Amino acid sequence: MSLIASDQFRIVVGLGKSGLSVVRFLARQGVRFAIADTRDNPPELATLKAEYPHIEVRCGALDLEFLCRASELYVSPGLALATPVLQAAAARGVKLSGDIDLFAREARAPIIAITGSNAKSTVTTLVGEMAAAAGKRVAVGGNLGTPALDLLADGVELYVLELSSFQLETTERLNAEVATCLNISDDHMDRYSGIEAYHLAKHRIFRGARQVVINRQDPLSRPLIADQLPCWSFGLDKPDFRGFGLREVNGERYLAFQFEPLLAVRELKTRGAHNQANALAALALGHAAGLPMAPMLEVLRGFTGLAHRCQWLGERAGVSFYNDSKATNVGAALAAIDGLGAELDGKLLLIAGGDGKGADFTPLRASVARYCRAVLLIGRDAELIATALQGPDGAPVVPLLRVASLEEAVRYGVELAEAGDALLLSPACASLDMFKNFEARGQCFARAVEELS
Ligand code: UMA
Ligand code: ADP
Repeated sequence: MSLIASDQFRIVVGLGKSGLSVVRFLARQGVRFAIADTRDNPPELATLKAEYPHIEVRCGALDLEFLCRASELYVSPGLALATPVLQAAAARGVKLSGDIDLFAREARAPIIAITGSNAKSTVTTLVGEMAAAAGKRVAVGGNLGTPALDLLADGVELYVLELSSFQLETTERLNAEVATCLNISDDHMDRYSGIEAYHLAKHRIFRGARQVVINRQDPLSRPLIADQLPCWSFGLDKPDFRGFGLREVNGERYLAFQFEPLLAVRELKTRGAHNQANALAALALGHAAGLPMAPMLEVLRGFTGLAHRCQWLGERAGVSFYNDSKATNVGAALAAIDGLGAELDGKLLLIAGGDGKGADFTPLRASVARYCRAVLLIGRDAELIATALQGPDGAPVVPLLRVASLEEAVRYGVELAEAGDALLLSPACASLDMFKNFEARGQCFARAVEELS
């Protein structure tokens, strides 16, 4: 039985992937609704017209009077709730909701819910694969891959959802079986008033949760309101009684649970300390959800990482190439610079820049000074990064080169590199000023690398 009252009129705001999933859901429920989108030609308009030719779609500036005809708006995560016309509708009593809220009202199987500034997709994929390896009928999606409402199906035994702060803003109560906020660092500062507002949005993931998983090394990952919920933890230090962490046994480092070593770190195929943290987070989430250890460890042994996340592309004349195009914020780029930098014999040639989303780039300075031979700057916010990479004397901490394109950055990077170095695309910025998305940016980098030989 659906919990969505069918006697009231609703409006879906935004006709992208998530909007279309809401449309399909409401149509299945027999609810009366229309669609609004500020764009003249929203991405899913053609699909909508083919599937539901009779549903009203209003394109262009959002009209308050039209929005106020609805009892509830399902707002795309791509639209800020602070948008004045949405706030005006809310002030007139219209409820602002979203696809994840609808999902939470309808889901009939436990949910593992994953948010954080970085590592969401990696951990979500790992947990999904772990559940499948344990024989569960699992559905994986959300901000990654399939929109959440398209996952709803009879027979699903477990949902694993990657959730963005944007999706959580419109989620009243998720009621997850296990919820985690893996880490918090600056992101999307063009949409939030500051880190506190972003932090608060992320922490809505804990509403109604039955268990939580926290990162021992990031205090911002702890639920803001202390309650009596069972709490598991992960971190790169020694684990405590309810925790996953690292232990050294006879000079070898192991992923461990409590006092028990589980898997030697060298058995992981992914590189860098951040990937060890991700493996531990996935184990903690899976364990909390009752998954057995053996299949979870098997998944970790076989996992080679996702494309565009510190992905090794190959080597040429002793220089390695890494595509970390998904590093769309400073925290992710730092993880790559510190993680790869510490493991290299040589130095990094870093390609950074793009749409900085209002971020403060100064946290990059120390790691760049330590591990980089030079930085090649691309994109709209190249100058902001250049300024952030100046030392107290006003001089850049390493040589900086402004280049016109990613291809040019690859060519110059290779000229500057010495044997043992690595050319790393880890932009600390979104790609949208130059590319369709981070995948297109990563593919462009991979092509430029391929063309070298
Ligand atoms: N837009 C308008 N007018 C509208 C609606 C949208 O101009 O009326 C613009 C906005 O700039 C917006 C963009 O279009 O940012 C995309 O909005 P959309 O409604 O077309 O997006 P969807 O296709 O539904 O994709 C959304 C998520 N997008 C965002 O949060 C921006 C997708 O996450 C998600 O996979 C999808 O729902 C399914 O759940 C993408 C993303 O970039 C991957 N997420 C951010 C991130 O990971 O950093 C949060
Ligand atoms: P998200 O879905 O949160 O963007 P991804 O798994 O796609 O997360 O990874 C995004 C970026 O963050 C990549 O550049 C990746 O190398 C980096 N990253 C992965 N794990 C971590 C971590 N634990 N801490 C910081 N950065 C990380």
